[in-house]
Amino acid sequence: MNIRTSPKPIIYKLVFMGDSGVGKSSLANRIVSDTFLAGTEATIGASFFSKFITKDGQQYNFNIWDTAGQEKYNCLVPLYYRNSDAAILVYDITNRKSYENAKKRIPELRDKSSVSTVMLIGNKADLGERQIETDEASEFAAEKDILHLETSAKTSLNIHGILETILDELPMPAPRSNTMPLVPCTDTYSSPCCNI
Ligand SMILES: Nc1nc2c(ncn2[C@@H]2O[C@H](COP(=O)(O)OP(=O)(O)OP(=O)(O)O)[C@@H](O)[C@H]2O)c(=O)[nH]1
Ligand SMILES: [Mg+2]
Repeated sequence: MNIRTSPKPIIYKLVFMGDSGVGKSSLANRIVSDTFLAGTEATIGASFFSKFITKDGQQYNFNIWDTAGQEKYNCLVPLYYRNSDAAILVYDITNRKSYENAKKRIPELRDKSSVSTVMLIGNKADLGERQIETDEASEFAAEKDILHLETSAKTSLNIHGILETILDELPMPAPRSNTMPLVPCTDTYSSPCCNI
């Protein structure tokens, strides 16, 4: 394999946050494997997903942590967002409380994490009984300088392209050297790595 034409994937860590039942796991499943299961179980602790995407010949690997929204798991959530690159804050467009709670997470992310890109997602856009108008959330997002989308994990509305949109906003990581340190391999040098 020619290493020059197969650059290593750039890894980004993405965290899903939001109240229980807003559809975080359903969104993650839709993004990663394009599936939707009605009546999913509430997440316990957190679930992990991995998704590769390629842009301009470079591969990116999103390591996705889908946190549990139930209150009893609140204390675990900072463990997942602390060193994340991006966060998706999910609310249910038919549930104002979930929208208010998602908004409350923004200062916390800014103060206590390495997250540089935040996307606010209003999920369940396939349902009629909306409590949050699109304009209200998009104006709030513009004010806070974060991304905003309305989605449906059920119908796939606006699912395609979520990771690409986030990727466009993420800063390139500092280049890391792929080369091994050069160690003189002399008779007097006794490191076992020289005996290959
Ligand atoms: N109509 C509709 N239902 C959805 C949508 N997304 C998820 N659901 C349903 O909403 C319920 C909760 O979805 P989950 O994905 O488990 O929610 P969650 O945010 O992961 O919940 P926790 O794991 O408890 O934090 C399930 O019954 C899903 O089938 C959607 O876009 N539209
Ligand atoms: Mg879940």
